Amino acid sequence: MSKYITTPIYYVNGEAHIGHAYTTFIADTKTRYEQLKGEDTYFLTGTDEHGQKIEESAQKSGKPTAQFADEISATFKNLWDEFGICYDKFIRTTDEDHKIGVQKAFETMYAKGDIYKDFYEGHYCVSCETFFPETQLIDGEFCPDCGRSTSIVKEESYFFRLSKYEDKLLAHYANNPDFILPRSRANEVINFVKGGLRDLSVTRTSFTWGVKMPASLQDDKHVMYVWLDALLNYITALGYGKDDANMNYWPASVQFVGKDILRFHAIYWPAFLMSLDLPLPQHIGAHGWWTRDGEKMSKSKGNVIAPKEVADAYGAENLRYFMLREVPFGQDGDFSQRAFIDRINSELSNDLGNLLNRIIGMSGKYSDFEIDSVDVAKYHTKELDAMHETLDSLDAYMENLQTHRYLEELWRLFAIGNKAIEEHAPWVKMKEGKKDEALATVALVANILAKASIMLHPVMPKITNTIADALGFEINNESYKELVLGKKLLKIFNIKVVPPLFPRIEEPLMAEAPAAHPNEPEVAKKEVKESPKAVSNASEDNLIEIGQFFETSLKIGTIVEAEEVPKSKKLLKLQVDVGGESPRQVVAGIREFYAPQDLVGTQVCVVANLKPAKLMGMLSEGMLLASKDEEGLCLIRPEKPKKAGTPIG
Ligand code: ME8
Repeated sequence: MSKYITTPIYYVNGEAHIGHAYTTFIADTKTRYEQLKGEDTYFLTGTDEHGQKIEESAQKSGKPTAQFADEISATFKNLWDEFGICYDKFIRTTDEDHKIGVQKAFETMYAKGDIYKDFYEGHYCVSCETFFPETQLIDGEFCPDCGRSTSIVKEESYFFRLSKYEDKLLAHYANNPDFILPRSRANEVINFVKGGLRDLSVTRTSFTWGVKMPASLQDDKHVMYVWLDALLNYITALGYGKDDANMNYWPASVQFVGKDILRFHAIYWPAFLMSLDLPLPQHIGAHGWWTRDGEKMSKSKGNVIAPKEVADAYGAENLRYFMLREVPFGQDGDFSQRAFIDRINSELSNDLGNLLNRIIGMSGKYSDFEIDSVDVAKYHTKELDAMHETLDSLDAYMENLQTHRYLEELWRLFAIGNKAIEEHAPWVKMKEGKKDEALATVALVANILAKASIMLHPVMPKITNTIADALGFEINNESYKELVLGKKLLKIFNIKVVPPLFPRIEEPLMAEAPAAHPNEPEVAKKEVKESPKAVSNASEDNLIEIGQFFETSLKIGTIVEAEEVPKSKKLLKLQVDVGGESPRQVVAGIREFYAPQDLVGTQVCVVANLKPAKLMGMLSEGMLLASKDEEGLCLIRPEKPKKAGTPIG
């Protein structure tokens, strides 16, 4: 089966930042993974260029809108080219073919009776290109999504009968529990639909920078609503409405989006497709936000980090690795230079880079750069079994888009290799005259490196090709089938010397630290140390006003995930539902007192408005209330179960 993979098409109101790079990296990785498995892939990305927001940005820049869109679109395309993104098509919504496809889709929906003309009056947010009902506005005026002021717009409009698709959508979510990934995001969508869907206004008369109505409707006053125009890109790119040249790739295998636009992709888009009698995508993969100082990084907020700047300083593939490894798919992550450097030094340089250097060095010394796998099975069945077990586990993680778990597991292979070298000390065996044994260990590790670099290839394509070159083989579907699926060993390695691939980094390499918390280790330490003191100091001579108490937002939280933090005796990493869009990550020093599996499903009291802090490189967005004495620590819990997010106080 073919695999069609897409990113959102990015607005051309500003240049790409690392949030856009993240989505594009994941989609690129997934595409390359499918290619490794021998699938026929089609990978689409591009730019979203119509609408009032773009028109206004162009006006501010003093350029004609089309020229402005051309220029910014080119910066996205150039960036992806520079990063070696393997897209098959870069679509622009200003492409003539796209416009033809959108008009065709509009006509089809209209002919079916799914689009009708009426009047719309409502609160409109220009920045989000969305109407909001009054009940959703903040203080009756401000946009609930971006906080900007909305304005009242009354206009004639064509409407899409979204309400007609309510039940069909709900049935689809129920019958396809993996339609939205991660599954934890599905509820917010289902609840939104259950809350009732209003018909959607799909044209505008208030501006002209958009796709025109189909000629058959003879209604030039209107242009298409930008989201109708934009969502249809996923099929117009395949030739929908024109020659259907690549429509055999539809339905998409995975459509990656950020959680900000999940609603559009999991509600509107499927409804449009149902109206067009087209099948729905297999998965909508919704990831979290990269934040800075706890706030979503966004072009309109101007708090962005340029991917090119980071890649120039640290290497584009290191950035890919970091972003995919650092954050569980679906959750938010804070971009920190420190955490990035730590992962480069410990995981890339130590675990992987040093292992390769040792194999190159030992093969040169002991066997003139030729490694023969003949004796591996004789001395290393234990390691071979562990290696293949790990390799077998990887596919499921990638299927579920859990890139951080995929990489975490993959790194077990290097641990097996490093441990084998320590345990079997080939240099000692050589001195003892047991050359066969020494060379068997070197060959074992060379095989581990070969198999691991195949599986790392989708994440770090160029660097793994260099590793493969150093080991004397090629990464492709053949080697994947033989060495990974077939569990074979590479008989002979002809080793080439390569310079160290991951030089250690001592100091941040970007002048202006783009980390959200430039001095986060201090912040973390301070918070950990000071919080208990602050509590015990609240004696009678240090009374506080009630208002001071209420500055702390305390909430009931439900622990939905708990895991140990490697290399830490004290910390557990928890995902706690405090009633928000997605669970919060809380890193808590309770490992000595609680086993992770005992915590899942239990409720706790959470300090919900603490500034996010980093503990051992992990973002912690809250604190659990606990009490500790000489008998140990106990968590403070509600007496009866309460809904997650219920305020305490
Ligand atoms: O929404 N963290 O375009 P857009 C992670 N044109 N990802 C982020 C991010 C962040 N801080 N900021 C942006 C649009 N992204 C529409 C899409 S699709 C038919 C139309 C990523 O330029 C993420 O994938 O605002 C998000 O969904 C997308 O960029 C939004 O890009």
